[in-house]
Amino acid sequence: MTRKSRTLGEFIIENQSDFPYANGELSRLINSIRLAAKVVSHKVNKAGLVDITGAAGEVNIQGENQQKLDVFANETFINSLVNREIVCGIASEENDSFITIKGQNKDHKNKYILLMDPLDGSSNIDVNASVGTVFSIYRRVTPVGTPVTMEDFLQPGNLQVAAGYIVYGTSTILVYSTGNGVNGFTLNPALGTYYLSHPDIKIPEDGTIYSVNEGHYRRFPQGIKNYIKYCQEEKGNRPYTSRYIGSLANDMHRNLLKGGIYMYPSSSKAPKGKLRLLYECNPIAFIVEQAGGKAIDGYQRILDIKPTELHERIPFVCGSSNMVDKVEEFMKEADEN
Ligand code: AHM
Ligand code: MG
Repeated sequence: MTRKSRTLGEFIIENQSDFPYANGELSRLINSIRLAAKVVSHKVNKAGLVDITGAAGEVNIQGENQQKLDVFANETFINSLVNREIVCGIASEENDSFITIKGQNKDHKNKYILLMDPLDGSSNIDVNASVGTVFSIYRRVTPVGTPVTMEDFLQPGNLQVAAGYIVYGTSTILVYSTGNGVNGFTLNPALGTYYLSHPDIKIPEDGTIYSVNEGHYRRFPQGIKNYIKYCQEEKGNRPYTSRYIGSLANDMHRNLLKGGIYMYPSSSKAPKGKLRLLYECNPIAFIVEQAGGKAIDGYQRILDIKPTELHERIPFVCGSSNMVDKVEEFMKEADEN
């Protein structure tokens, strides 16, 4: 069998032994995510055909409640995990607080928690552009048999046991890591099967793509402004190319494969940036580091930051290691002046 013909299902089974303590639970969890992603992918592809892009809460002509796609994605992932009783808690960018899952026997026996951004870049939906899903998995820190607490969710990213993202683009691709490198699987929609299409992804050390919402340029810290000017300078392999989809998962997927940097810095209007540490930055940072890249908040490693609240925001810079190092240099230099 060639590597290309390996399915995600086969890959999960083959790699289960990486987790001697997991009892197959983590594998079942990844399995549930791949199934939910298939359902969301199907719905995303039909978004222009059926009436599902309206505001949540509206009633359609048949008298049914219309659902916005991000509400649909949120419910699909949550239901898929609740029904299979794999996790003991879920936190989502779409929900105010975390959800406790007792299990059918109300014994709180499961070990993992999941955090997610169910539909990343949701404003892209109405214009038929790509969206994504981002997820992060931890072992609970409170004892099995008791309800999860906030402590289980506020763990630093370096304690993630797995993380990944799905891009619903020209194809649907699921990329994940359990801490042993990064692999990507492309969905064959006709068969409903994911195939290993991107084995052992490594991000190039250097790149020529920078991704940032330059509309906010005037509000960025001086170090970021200087770095953007550096990207645009005519020297060596510069100017770099600017590419910005407006969906972190999609922008990072491109930069992961081609080499590049993604930035959502602080600004005078949003001092903590826009992206959420737990649902977006930590899982993407985990993937990028596993692929050989770096992720910082401008000064320090994202994965070492101890979260203080569920929906915490953080400035975010990640991608090819040499490019991230350069940003750090520019930030330090600007602060010293
Ligand atoms: P969302 O998760 O609410 O869709 O927002 C997160 C997204 C990122 O994926 C994306 O890079 C960024 O917000 C785009 O924001 P902006 O429009 O300010 O550039
Ligand atoms: Mg998002």
